[in-house]
Formats: sequence, structure tokens, C-alpha cells
Amino acid sequence: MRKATITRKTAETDISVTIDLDGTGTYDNQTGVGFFDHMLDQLSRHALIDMTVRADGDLHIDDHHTVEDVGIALGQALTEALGDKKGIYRYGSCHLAMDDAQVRCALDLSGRPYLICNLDLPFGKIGTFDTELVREFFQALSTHGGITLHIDKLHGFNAHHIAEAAFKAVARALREAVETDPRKADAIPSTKGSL
Ligand SMILES: [Mn+2]
Repeated sequence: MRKATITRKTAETDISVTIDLDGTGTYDNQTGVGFFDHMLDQLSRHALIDMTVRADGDLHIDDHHTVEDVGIALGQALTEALGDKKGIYRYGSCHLAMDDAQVRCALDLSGRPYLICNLDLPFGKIGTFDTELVREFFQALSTHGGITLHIDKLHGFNAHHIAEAAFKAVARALREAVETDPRKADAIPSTKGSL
């Protein structure tokens, strides 16, 4: 059962995240930030990870705490659902094209957080969502999911397309990495013996 539920409450946000790594990409994400919900929906659908997210955050300030804290909770949920990581492919990558945007993601579920995020998004907003929050989300996801996460933009000028291509590329790479390898079903994919 590769599932997890994480609840996380602070003075700034009250969040619950439930995921099933062996799902079909069914989602119900409600954070109060429209564009961010749209991105979480992409992550679920294209990773085939069932995902329910509820966030009640201090949006009267801005979307920052809500987006970052959902990233933390989702990373924690991934870590818990993956358990000892027995049998997983571990690595995943994707080149994803969306209109003008092309984004490449390469990731390793190594247990070692490291983020490279070169999206070169223009400063500004998509809806109410500050474009700089894309990086904040992936930083939190990488740190708390123990993911070596590299995301690079190859082309693109439209902020909505670049951000969406990034989330979809990460989703497709994640789908590969969390998948179980039938040839290695009982083995931890590391010569160290643990991840
Ligand atoms: Mn869109």
C-alpha cells in the first residue's frame, strides 16, 4: 500500500495531503490558489498519483506560505508512501513540450535533496500566483521528498506555459521513478543497500 496522509498545521497554514502512488491520476486539490490547484492537478494526472490536497492558508498576506507548505507536506507524503523504496526505478526524466515552452526534468529519488531550477520565469503573476513560487514549491518538494531534482527550461516565453510544462515534466519523471521494476521487485536500487 504505497499511500500516505500528512497533516500539517502552523500559525500560517493548515494543510492535509493524501496520495496514492499506485493510482490513476485522480485528484481533488483545493488550496484557494487557482493556478496552483491547476498545477497540482497536472502533477497528479501526469504522474498517475492520486492526490487530495486541502490548504487553508494566510492568503490575505499572499500565496507564499500556502504554496511552500503544500510542497513540504507533499514531499513528506512522498517520503512516507515510498517507504524503503524497494523495487522502484528510482530515476526518471522527461522532455516536455507545451506550445512555446520546452522543459526538461531529470530526477533521482535518492534521499538526497538537491534542486536545480533554471526556468527563467518572468517576474510577475499568473492569476494571483507569483511566478517565483514555482521555485519555492519545487525547493520544498525536493527537500522533504529527498529528491535530487533538476528542472531546466530549453525554450519558452509564456509564464503559464513554462510553469505548466515544468509541473508536467516533473510529473512524468516522477511517474517513471516511482514505478516498480518487475525485474527488481525486492531489491533496493542502490549498491549502498539503502536510499
Ligand atoms: Mn494551463
